[in-house]
Amino acid sequence: MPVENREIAKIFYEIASFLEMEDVAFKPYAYQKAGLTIEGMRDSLSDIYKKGGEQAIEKIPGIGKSIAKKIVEYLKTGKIKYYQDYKRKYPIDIQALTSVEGVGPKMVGQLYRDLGITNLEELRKAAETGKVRKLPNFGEKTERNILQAIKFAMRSKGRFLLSQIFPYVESIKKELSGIKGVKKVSVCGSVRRMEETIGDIDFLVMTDRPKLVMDFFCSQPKVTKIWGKGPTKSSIRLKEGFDVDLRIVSEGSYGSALQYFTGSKEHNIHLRKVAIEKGLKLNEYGLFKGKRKIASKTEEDVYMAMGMACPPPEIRTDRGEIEAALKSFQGKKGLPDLIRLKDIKGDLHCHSDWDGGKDAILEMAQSAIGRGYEYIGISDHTKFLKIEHGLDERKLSLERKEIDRLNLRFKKQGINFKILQGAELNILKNGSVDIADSALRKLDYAIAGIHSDFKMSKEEMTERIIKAMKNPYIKIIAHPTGRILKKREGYSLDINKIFRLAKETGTILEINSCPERLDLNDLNIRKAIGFGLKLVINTDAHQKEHLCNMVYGVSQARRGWAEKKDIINTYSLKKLLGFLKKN
Ligand code: DGT
Ligand code: CA
Ligand code: CA
Repeated sequence: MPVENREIAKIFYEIASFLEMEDVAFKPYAYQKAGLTIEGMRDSLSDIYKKGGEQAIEKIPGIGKSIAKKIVEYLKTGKIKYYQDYKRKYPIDIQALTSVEGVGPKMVGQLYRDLGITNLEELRKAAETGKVRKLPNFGEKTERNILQAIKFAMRSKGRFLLSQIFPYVESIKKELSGIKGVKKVSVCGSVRRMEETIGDIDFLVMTDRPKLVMDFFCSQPKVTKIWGKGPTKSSIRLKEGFDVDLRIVSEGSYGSALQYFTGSKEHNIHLRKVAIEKGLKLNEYGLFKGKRKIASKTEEDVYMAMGMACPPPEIRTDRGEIEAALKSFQGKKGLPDLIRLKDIKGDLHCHSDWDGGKDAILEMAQSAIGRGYEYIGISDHTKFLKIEHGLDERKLSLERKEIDRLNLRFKKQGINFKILQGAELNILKNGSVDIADSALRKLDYAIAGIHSDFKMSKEEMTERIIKAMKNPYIKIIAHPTGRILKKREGYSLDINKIFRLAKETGTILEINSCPERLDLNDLNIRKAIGFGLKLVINTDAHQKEHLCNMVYGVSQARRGWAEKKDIINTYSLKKLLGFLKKN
């Protein structure tokens, strides 16, 4: 997604929050929708504007006249006055405050007006001293929940979701690569390892003209702080709030530097120990035997010279990958053959406009075809979730007809692609689901997930999910632990018990690729595979543009040592249908 689209979308979301704070009707929704639209666009707003002027912006569906004006204002001046005025009127960190689970814009407004709270720290203090519970509509329980949520939010403060960082990495990399004399640019650190959250971005550059690169790097328009600028290392902060480190490395030691700065720190510490045991010395300049450098040009050279295969960056966490890499080098089964994005043949958890998502089933399908998939599973929300226009039994059967009609059309057109009908059921408090078995039977498969009553005891929550897994029509459990990155811990669960039972019932657990979820996480994925479970990587797309989040789920799966055979949506359509039937 183009960077300026993301920035404008972010501003619109904040405006929506300010409007909501003031209890303005309808308008917040318009800004939210505009934000979503812009985020979903492939073309950059400035390109559209350059080609067709303000009129072209107005023509974008979901963008009205007054919002189009604001977009143009931003493109011309880098600012939106309407937004600046709001920021002046309410000097509060609305993004941070609304990031606390259970705190919405309206609450933020009340907290500000009654208690003068403008940031997380102030909210924490007020909750700790019992001031929050005294506000109308709050109460003791809300205060306790806020306090718990806030501690969680603060712990992950300063780190960014991989998806927030990723678009910038791409664009910075492209710009650096375009500078005269630059021969190679690599991203390393946690971004290369595809960690779920990122502290800062690390770049390595190979060039004959270091000064040119450093001057460019430190004078980009988005730079708000220069932490340090030197001939081989510089460090900056960008307007978006995150830091970028850049190091210039000579051709001769590029591989060792890449290895070192990819980390993780734990991996490197263990690796240096291995080097020492072999009578060698390893650092960012190379692998040395006495004073003689024996490897440094490429990463593979460095690992090979230590008698190891090169472990994929995603698993460099010192959880057994070094031992495995030593084994692999000796021709034994060591490193896993990790799943790749291109192995994915379909996406089984997607929403359509039937449940309030953005796109029609056909549009979702066409987008999946464009990605080279063989199938897509439409699994709209069901009725318990009233806000999402959840489907009831009758609507599900109407949807079935529509899907059959589209499939017939594909067949007539000779398109080798199939839409499957799933549904994302709600697991109610007692473990039952909100759709009758007679309707579930007619689906290709059912997914079930928890969307309410998150705070239950470990035993109750575990039993709740287990009861759903025992329903023979429920093939997949969506986002099994319910965690939301930077916002909420997963529900308390006896995960071993769930894995044991999933093995018995043949239930497939989901790796949800939504960047805020990534649920199951890496450790649970690895554990699930150890239990012999099959998993599915889904995007949970609510619009066709979300289908590209598959990359985050696949990376998470790789971090959990998953291979192609562990993931059912690498199966061909025929194999998948057979598998769903058998289970
Ligand atoms: P982050 O930025 O917190 O998301 O995580 P990283 O892994 O990107 O950490 P960062 O940016 O501090 O450093 C990049 C890499 O440099 C790190 O993964 C490994 C290497 N490195 C940095 N400091 C040390 C260190 O003290 N010892 C070792 N062995 N490696 C280090
Ligand atoms: Ca980093
Ligand atoms: Ca760094």
